[in-house]
Amino acid sequence: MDILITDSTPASQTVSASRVTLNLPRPPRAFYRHGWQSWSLAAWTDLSPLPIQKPDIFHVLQTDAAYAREPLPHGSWVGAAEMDDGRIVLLGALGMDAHVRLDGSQLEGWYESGEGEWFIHFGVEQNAFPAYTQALGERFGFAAARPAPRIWCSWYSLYTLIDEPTLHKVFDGLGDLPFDVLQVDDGWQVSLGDWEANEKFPAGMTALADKIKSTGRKAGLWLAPLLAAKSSRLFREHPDWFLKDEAGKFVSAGFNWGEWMYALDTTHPAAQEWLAALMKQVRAWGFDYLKLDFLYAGALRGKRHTEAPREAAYRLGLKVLREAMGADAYFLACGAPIVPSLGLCDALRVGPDVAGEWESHRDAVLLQNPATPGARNAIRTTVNRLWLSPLVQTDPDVAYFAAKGNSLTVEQRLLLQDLALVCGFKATSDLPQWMTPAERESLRAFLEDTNEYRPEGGYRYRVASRRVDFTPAIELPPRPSKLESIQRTIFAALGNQPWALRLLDWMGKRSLKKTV
Ligand code: 9PG
Repeated sequence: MDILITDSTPASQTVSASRVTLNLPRPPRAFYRHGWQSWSLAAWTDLSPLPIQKPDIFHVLQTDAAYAREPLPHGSWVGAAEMDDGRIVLLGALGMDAHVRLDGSQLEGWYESGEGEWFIHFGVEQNAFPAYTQALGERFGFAAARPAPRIWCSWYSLYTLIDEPTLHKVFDGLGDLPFDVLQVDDGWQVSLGDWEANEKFPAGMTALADKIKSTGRKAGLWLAPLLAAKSSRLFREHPDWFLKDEAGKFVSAGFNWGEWMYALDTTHPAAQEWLAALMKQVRAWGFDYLKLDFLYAGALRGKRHTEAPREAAYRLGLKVLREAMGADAYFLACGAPIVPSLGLCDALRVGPDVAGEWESHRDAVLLQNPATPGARNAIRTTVNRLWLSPLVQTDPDVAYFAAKGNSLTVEQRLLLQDLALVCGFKATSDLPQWMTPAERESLRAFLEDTNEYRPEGGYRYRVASRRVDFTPAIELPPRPSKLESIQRTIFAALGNQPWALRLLDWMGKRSLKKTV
């Protein structure tokens, strides 16, 4: 379907088509690209092609790998073009498995299979996104009105170095700080796929949840249910539950934790039963807050037990998870394709991980990778996804309060705290033993904050008498210079080597052991 955009185009319209082309009066000056899953870049960029994000081994894990090399400005489900008078043309799918890209002065949208609805808006940005959001909400549902829980999460201080005594010390040390949930992150399980307590948790998972509940909070747990490690028992015992490609090879869900991961086929009845039983088990242990991570694995390309478009297959898996955990569990989806998760989770991570550093020169400039952990990457993508907040509670990842254990400046820590307040989703991983009394009080004030934030245009917000400006995080890193391009080639090649990734991981753990 071809539509001509002129001054007499209605502000909003909805059409059904497998493919639409919006013919703009002239080439726009900027394009809003919306990355596929939580960690993928969302940003306004100029029209020159972005350098291919490196290393390639991370494409599956951080982007929609099928489009990681697309030279034209591209986004998942939605894209927008900014004209030189400041007005924008937004083209957004109201269904799943859809893409938008800009080719000169044509804004094109297509469904990977079949046809679906498209929402088109021509006007100012402040109206375009809310109008799209409303239309999406009517199809997928809106966010709950109740406030999001306030969370302490083990990841950004302890990483996988968690064990019973260390966590007990933290839970006791948090005292009367007003947290609603204490969430145990990655590191408790036997293996990716084998979701049982490992040897660091000899008392077992029920005892761990009981310990948390004894402090007056709900217990939270991290799992990555839609993938499994090659060495896991799950994969060895049930290879038939995993996604394969046309040639019959297992589809890789990425390289992480020093190994190759495979993706569960969410249309396989036995795999669905296993997923449901897992959720019931975790609830029976006593965990009411579930952070389900690396969910993109359920939406990769491949041959499934029951043929379905990949995001529809993912949503089927998510429904199984949701039904089994129960409506009373709080479900945070992470590493998750955005639109197919709407209406089934309570909260959605809407940016890459923060980290105890603002930006890594290696990752940002040399590898041109805006999806790697870092405060700047997290803020950039999250702020560009705030339009999602009527649909789902938006998790910007944790904020830092202690000066110890990170290299962020006071201003950078404040920016992350303000982002959490704007999102209405508050979490931290700071260890009580790292905080000075003043830092602990600033954390308390943050957790108790009830101020309303008002958008003031651009990336600026106002709260009470204060102005918050996220602009310093927004710009993308400069392109590599000639010399840096040589370094880029070397790092990109090294970054594709499993042994080099294992070495980096080992070095990271060693230096962490010295801080904790
Ligand atoms: C646990 C972590 C934390 C974190 C999640 C997720 O691009 N990457 O290689 C990449 C790896 C891990 C990751 C994000 C990106 O972190 O977002 O909060 O739960 O898993 O392993």
